[in-house]
Amino acid sequence: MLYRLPFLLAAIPHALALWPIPRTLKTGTDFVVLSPQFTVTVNVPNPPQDLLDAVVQTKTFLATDKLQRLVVGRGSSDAGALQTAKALPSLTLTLQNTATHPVLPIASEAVKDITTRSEGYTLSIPSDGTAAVLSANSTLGLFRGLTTFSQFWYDYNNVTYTNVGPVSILNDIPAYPYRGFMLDTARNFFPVADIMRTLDAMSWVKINMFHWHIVDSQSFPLSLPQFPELAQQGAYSTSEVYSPADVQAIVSYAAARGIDVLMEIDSPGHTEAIASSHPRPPAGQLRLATPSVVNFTAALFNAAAGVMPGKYFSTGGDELNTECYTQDAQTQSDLKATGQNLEQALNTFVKATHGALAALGKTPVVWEEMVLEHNLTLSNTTVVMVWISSEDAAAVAKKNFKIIHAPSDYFYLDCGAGEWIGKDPEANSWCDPFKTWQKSYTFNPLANISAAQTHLVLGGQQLLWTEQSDPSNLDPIVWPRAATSAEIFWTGAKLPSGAPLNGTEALPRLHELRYRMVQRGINAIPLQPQWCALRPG
Ligand code: CP6
Repeated sequence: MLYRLPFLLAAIPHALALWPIPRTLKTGTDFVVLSPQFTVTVNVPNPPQDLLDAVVQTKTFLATDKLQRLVVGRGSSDAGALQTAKALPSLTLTLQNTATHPVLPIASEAVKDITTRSEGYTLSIPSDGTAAVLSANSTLGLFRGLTTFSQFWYDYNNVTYTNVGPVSILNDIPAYPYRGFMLDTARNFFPVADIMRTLDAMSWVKINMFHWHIVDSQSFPLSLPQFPELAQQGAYSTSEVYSPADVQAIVSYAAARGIDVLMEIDSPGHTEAIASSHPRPPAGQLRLATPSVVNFTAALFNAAAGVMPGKYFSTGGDELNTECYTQDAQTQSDLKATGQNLEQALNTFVKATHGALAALGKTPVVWEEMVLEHNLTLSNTTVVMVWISSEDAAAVAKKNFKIIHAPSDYFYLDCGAGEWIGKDPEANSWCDPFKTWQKSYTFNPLANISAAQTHLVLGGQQLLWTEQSDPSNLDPIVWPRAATSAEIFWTGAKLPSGAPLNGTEALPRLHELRYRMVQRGINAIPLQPQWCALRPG
């Protein structure tokens, strides 16, 4: 054991559990204690209620997060330094440009077009006993800054402190405007409370989009007043339904946390559940060549997108089985009647259904097949989600479409489809390789993207398809892995030091984030043995 002694006596490392790590960051080595009388001053004219709520939540986290620093003896070696540390009396929140930018609720800032959202902030935490200052151009920026502020603090015998003062974050602005997480609520149903808990965790890592894959072939839990029959007959049960009030509650809860909801109604494939109340061809896809089905789908999008405040709506478009239409007599006669082939009919379908979104001022989001496998006339504002392979982003960029990275080879959190196919157990033991956080953290958003095309990359997200997930394993399968893309798309390629993002540097921070999540009620999995947290470094 002797050989370990010099190691143990080495300088105490500065645990820095910020996630995502700010774009710019200067830290010192001073200890700063949060004053027991610590106050937050909201220096904002007519502060919106959701900003005040966020301040209260932040103070609650400061009081209830009980994290010990990653040092030998679990913080005991900090006791001496805390005796002489100055106390931080307060944090002042200010808005920079109230003359030109009206003071809006976080919820209003959060549903703006992602490319015009203002999420940046400036934060200083002095170590000389003077006040900390957080400033931003919007309430959303202040919210992001509060999130960062709450991640600096550790507990030692009920003393809340940091050891990296003074802190200066000159300008922490996200590298990419879209940082999402997708949840499929159709393969298994998730109660509103589980979604809200997930939204909380998402906000802690500055994720700003909830891609809600709300319906699919297996169930249609979305209740729409204009189409009550869809959920009545397509949901798993009458209680496993998202009522209009539930959708509103989720949208508001998300928006107050800086998150917009990107709802998806996948079409024309993945729609078997619609068949419970509406006729369809074999293989459970919409009869896309039938004019009444085109009108129905356009009206469905209008009904669903009409109640969503955000700018984006996903129409899906993945995994269309065209053979199904070859074998469907009705489709064949519809094609004959209109003199179109299937691709032309698909074009008509997409034009009409996207037109319904355009009429609402919404921008459609589609899966990659819509531009890589079908030759469709799509508005160049259409956003394309790349999922089949990360390598497909280059082809989408070549066609000049905006890209959201959702690659199955890096960002899928699930494993396998959960269906028994054929009789051979061996053939059913396949599983997409489980993607560790280390794997997803190596994703490069600009791989094979030229300098002239970088503006097309909006960001990306990790995704949970839920054939093998429900509320029982939601937290462990998502967290902390889904935080890796959140950092890639907030921080970008480089750490504040200029070094590239790398797993070795990230591990202690991510492990700390995991502990913080557990403290705050998320069942996130550990990344390493407890033993590792007892070592310096
Ligand atoms: N459901 C829908 C799915 C998948 C997709 N769309 C999927 C495909 C392959 C894998 C995992 C999930 N289950 N609607 C693809 C976007 Cl490996």
